[in-house]
Amino acid sequence: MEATDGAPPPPPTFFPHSEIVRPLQTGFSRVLLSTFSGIEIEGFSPFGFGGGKVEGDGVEWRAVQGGGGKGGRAVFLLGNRSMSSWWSNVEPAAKDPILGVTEAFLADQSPDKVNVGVGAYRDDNGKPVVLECVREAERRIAGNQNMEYLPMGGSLKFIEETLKLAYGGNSEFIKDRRIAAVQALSGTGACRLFADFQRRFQPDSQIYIPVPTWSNHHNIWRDAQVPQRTFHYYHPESKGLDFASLIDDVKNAPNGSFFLLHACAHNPTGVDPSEEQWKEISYQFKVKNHFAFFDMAYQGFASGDPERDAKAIRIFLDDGHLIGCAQSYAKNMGLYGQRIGCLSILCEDELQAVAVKSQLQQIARPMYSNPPVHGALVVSTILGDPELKNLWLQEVKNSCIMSGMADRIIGMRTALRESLEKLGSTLPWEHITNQIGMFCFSGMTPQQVDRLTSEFHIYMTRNGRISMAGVTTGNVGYLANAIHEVTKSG
Ligand code: PLA
Repeated sequence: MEATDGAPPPPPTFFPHSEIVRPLQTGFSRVLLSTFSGIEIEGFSPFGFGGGKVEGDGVEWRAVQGGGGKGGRAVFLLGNRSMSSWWSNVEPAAKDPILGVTEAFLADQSPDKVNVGVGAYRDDNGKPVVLECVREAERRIAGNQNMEYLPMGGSLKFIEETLKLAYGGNSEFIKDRRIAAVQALSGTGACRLFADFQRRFQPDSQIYIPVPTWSNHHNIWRDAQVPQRTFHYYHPESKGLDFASLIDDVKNAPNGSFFLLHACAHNPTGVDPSEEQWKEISYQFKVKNHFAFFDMAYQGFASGDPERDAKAIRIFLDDGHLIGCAQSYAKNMGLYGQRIGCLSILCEDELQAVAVKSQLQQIARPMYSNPPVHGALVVSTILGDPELKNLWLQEVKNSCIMSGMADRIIGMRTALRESLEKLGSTLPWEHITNQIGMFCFSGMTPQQVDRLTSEFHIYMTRNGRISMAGVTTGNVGYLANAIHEVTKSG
C-alpha cells in the first residue's frame, strides 16, 4: 500500500476490533488497536497513512510491513481502560519545521530522494564530512584525557580560543577580562542560556526577532518566557534586505530594546547587510541604546573566512556596544552532534563579568550541571595549535576532502541557477547566486514545496529554503528540473 494515498491505515488484522480513532498530522495516525479483558492498547502509528502490519509481544510492537515507514518502529502503550491515565491530555507535538523534514526524508524509500532540509554540510557525494583537522585533533586526544566533569561554565581553554574568533585575537576586551563567557550546548544552548538570563535579569524586556528567522528562535524565547516582537528584514519582492523598514523598526522600538541579529549568513534568507549597512544599524542602536544579541552559527560560511564573517560584531564593538553573542562549531567545524558552542556577554568591567558569568553558571547548573567535554577538547586542540588552526582555516575555505566547504556551496549556487536557466525557466533566479551562506531562500510557495516532496521526493522546509550544502553535482540537475516543473505554471 502506498504511503501517499491519503487513506487512513486499516487496523491490523489480528486485532479485529481495532479501529482508527482519528488521523492526526501527516505521518501519524492514532490507532486504537483493540480492547480485550479491560485492557486498551493504543498507539501512534509513525508509518503514515500507508498502514502496515504489526506484530509483537503485548508491550512493544514492531511494524514489519508498511508503506512509507517500512521497518519503522511503533511502541504502543498498554493501559487499563478503567484507570485514569496520567498523560491522556497529551497530544503529539507538531512536527519541527526543520528536523521533521529529516524524519520524513529518512522514511521515504525512493532511490531518487534528496534532502535539502536541515543545514548540514555534505560532500559532493552527499556524504557527511569529518574535517581532517578534527580527525587529527581526535588522534591527539585519544587515550590522553580523563573523563572528569568540566566546571559548570565549561573549559576555560576552549572559551579563550572561542572568544578570539568572535572578538578578535588581540581584543582588549579579552585581555581586560570583560567578557562573561560559558561553554554552551552548541548555538541552540547558547541562545537558550541567554534568553533565560535576559528573562531573569531584565524581566520586563522583550526580544525583537527578524522576519523571517531560524524557526527555533521563536521556540527558545517563548520557552524562556520572553515576549517576542518582530522587525522587518527580508523583502520578498526584491529577495534582498528591506533595509529602510529595518531601520524604521529599530528607530521605533522603545529605547533599550533587545534585538536578535544574525552575525552572518542569515538563516533562512542568505541575505546579510553590507558593511555600510551594519555601520548604520550599529549607529542607530547606539542612538536608541538597544542591546544587540548576535547569533553567529555560521562563522566562516558566508565568505569562507571566519575573520571577515565577524565583521558585524567588530563594527558593534568599535562603536562601544556591550553585546551578547552565541557561537556554534556545528557547521564551521562540522561538530554538529558534539553540541559545542559558547555564550558570551561583554560587560562594563571585570567585576561585572565575574558576576554575570556566575549567574550564567547558576542557570546552567539545574539544567545540565556542566557541559560535555569531548567537543571542547577537539576545538581547543585545533585552535590552540597554529598548524591545526591553519588546516582548519584552509578546510573551511579551500581544501576540504572534495573541495572547500564555502567554495563548494558557492559552486552549487551557480550550477543550480544555470541549470534552471538552461531548462528555459523564465523566472528570475539571480538570488540563488546573490544570497550567501548555507541556504537559498528560493521564493517557492509551501504548495510548490509540497509538490517537490510528493512528486519528486525532494525534502525541504515549507518556507522554500533550500540547504545548498545538500546540493551535489549528482543531484543538481534533478533538483533544477523538479523546481522548474513546479514553478513554471506560476
Ligand atoms: N542559530 C541559527 C541561525 C541556526 O541556523 C542554527 C542551526 C542554530 C543557531 C543552532 O545550531 P546548533 O545548536 O546545532 O549549533 N540551524 C540548522 C539546524 C542548521 C537546526 O535547525 O537545528 C538549520 O537547518 O536551520
